Amino acid sequence: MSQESSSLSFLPGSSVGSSAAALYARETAGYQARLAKSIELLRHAAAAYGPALIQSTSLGAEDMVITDLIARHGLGIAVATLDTGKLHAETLALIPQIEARLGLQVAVFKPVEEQVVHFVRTSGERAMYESLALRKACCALRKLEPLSRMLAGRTAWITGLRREQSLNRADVPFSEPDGQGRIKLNVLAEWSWADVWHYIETNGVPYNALHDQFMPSIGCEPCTRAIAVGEDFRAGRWWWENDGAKECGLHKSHSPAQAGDSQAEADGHSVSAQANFGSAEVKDADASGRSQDENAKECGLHKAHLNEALNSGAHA
Ligand code: ADX
Ligand code: SF4
Repeated sequence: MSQESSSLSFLPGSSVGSSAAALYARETAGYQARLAKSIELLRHAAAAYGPALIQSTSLGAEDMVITDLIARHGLGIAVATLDTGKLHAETLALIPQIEARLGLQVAVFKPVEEQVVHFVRTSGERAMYESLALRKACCALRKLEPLSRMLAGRTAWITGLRREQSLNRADVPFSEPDGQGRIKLNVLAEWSWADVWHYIETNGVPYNALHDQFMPSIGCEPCTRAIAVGEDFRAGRWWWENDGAKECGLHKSHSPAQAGDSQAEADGHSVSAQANFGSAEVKDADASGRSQDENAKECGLHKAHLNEALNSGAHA
């Protein structure tokens, strides 16, 4: 995995409050080649899969880059998002912006209301904090079920997964089977965080305002928070999980009982979490409640990488 863009560990203290673009955008060696490759992959995919191809966008920075590429190069690829009902207003605000500024319609897939009502009634609004099983159950009904509808009739989908995002994703290929009979195309697999912001800055791409508030990885509102300088890229996602991992997480995370009691077991594979933003020189990360066991930092949309990590013995 590239260490090139350990962006937050480069931050001078005075940068706090600057825009994400000002903080992270840098043109680094090979950027133009990475950009050209992504465009070529998108063109090839559009030609190969036609209307059976869709971009699944979280509306995060990477996905905004991809949507911009689709629009800018007239690729005619459908764009869709999963509105879990728990997204930040800042995230949802991007949908009309994509439509107005990029000229693309975003198809929105929501969970089945009865399922949400039933889950909240039986498990509570704060169920995701109570156990990994309940958190995964919430993800299943708010993300995975709508995803299955989003992908119905599609043979390939595009994601913004990047190798640099976490060690679980360190081997993300450009193209892979998704385990459900489709091809998943990770067209920015090689990009760094600096690349993403360089593209956004130089092309005037609209982006989630929360990125300016130290949220590099944005999911649902209850499950996302700002990270401290020096923390991992995904440290603000499901930050309360596996707190015990602070002490012996690498062992604990292999425990099926700990990894999840429901459908989530496939996500329970540990890899070392010394990732991009984990610079030893940074002093101001909040030590309490910041335990980051990488294995749990997934919602199930991309299980294949976790399985690969396990199979290849990538866990430490
Ligand atoms: S995840 O754990 O939530 O899946 P992340 O936020 O890093 O991880 O997103 C990775 C990719 O999953 C995104 O680039 C996007 O392709 C897809 N994705 C994540 N959340 C959504 C969403 N709400 N709607 C559509 N796609 C999503
Ligand atoms: Fe539920 Fe949190 Fe998963 Fe969103 S990320 S679906 S709120 S558990």
